[in-house]
Amino acid sequence: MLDENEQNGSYRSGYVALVGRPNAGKSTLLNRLVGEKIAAVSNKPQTTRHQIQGVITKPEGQIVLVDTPGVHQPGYLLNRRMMAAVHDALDGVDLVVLMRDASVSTGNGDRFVLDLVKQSGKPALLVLNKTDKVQDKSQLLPLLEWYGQQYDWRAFVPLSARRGENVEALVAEIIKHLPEGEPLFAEDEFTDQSVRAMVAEIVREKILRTTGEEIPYVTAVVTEKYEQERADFAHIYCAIFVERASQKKIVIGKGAERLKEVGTSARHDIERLVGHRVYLELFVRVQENWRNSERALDEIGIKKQR
Ligand SMILES: Nc1nc2c(ncn2[C@@H]2O[C@H](COP(=O)(O)OP(=O)(O)OP(=O)(O)O)[C@@H](O)[C@H]2O)c(=O)[nH]1
Ligand SMILES: [Mg+2]
Repeated sequence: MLDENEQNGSYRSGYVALVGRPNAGKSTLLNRLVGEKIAAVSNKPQTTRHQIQGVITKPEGQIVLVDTPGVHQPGYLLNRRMMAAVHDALDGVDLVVLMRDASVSTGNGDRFVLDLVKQSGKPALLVLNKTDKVQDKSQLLPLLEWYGQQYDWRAFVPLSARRGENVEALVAEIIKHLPEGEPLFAEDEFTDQSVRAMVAEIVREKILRTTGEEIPYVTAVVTEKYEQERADFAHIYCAIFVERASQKKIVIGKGAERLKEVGTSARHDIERLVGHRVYLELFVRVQENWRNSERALDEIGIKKQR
């Protein structure tokens, strides 16, 4: 017998929330499926701070994939807004994808994420990511068994977001479970993020990648000015916020080495994104306790949900 959603070949479209613990690989998958770097990726937890939508358009359907911050215990106002973004995403979508790093063991964090999905009551798929790190694939079986007992998943999809292995199977599975409907966005629209926001995200990614443990949490980036001087050249000014003068020193580095490194690699990615040369200027600003400031978070673009 055919599944109710497979009875005809009509077009399907809808919103899909991508949720999971920090570091599961959600943003890696988003970027991979959209084919552009729209979300920062790093090995530091809490990389993603707000919802980022990516549009994936196929002949059979269109997916608006909503990347969300990794689920964690909120400490600062920043973290509360991050978690509100997760709840808001779960509320607003047709389907949920829970992504799990298959190479680590199950912990309380996983139970917490699972509970959020259960509470949403939405149709959901389970993705086991980082299969490239799992030598013996039979190791996935206990995980699948455990998750299988917890919720009525529409499908299980093991994949490697980094290598792009089996990601098309996920796309097909998602489309199969979306409602019938017209495309929600034009084919050339691939995200809801502005160029300014993507530029800031790229700069922040480079900071996350070049600094150690503490700096990622206290750093935010805002594109303050974007001057399109010619069709093929833009002058961009980004402000990097930290909370203390000592952190400013670290971000700048000895002889400004670190800031130069961040600037060079960010410029490279930004030029690829916008398709022409850019001049990127970075400033580091100290703004005490921005993570607990409503106003600073508004300015930085980490929105309060509804
Ligand atoms: N080996 C391997 N690493 C992966 C894979 N997918 C993602 N990663 C790595 O996992 C780390 C976290 O990836 P992100 O995409 O930033 O994870 P995230 O779930 O978006 O994390 P948050 O935004 O903090 O919630 C990065 O170092 C990625 O390169 C994968 O399939 N295999
Ligand atoms: Mg992320």
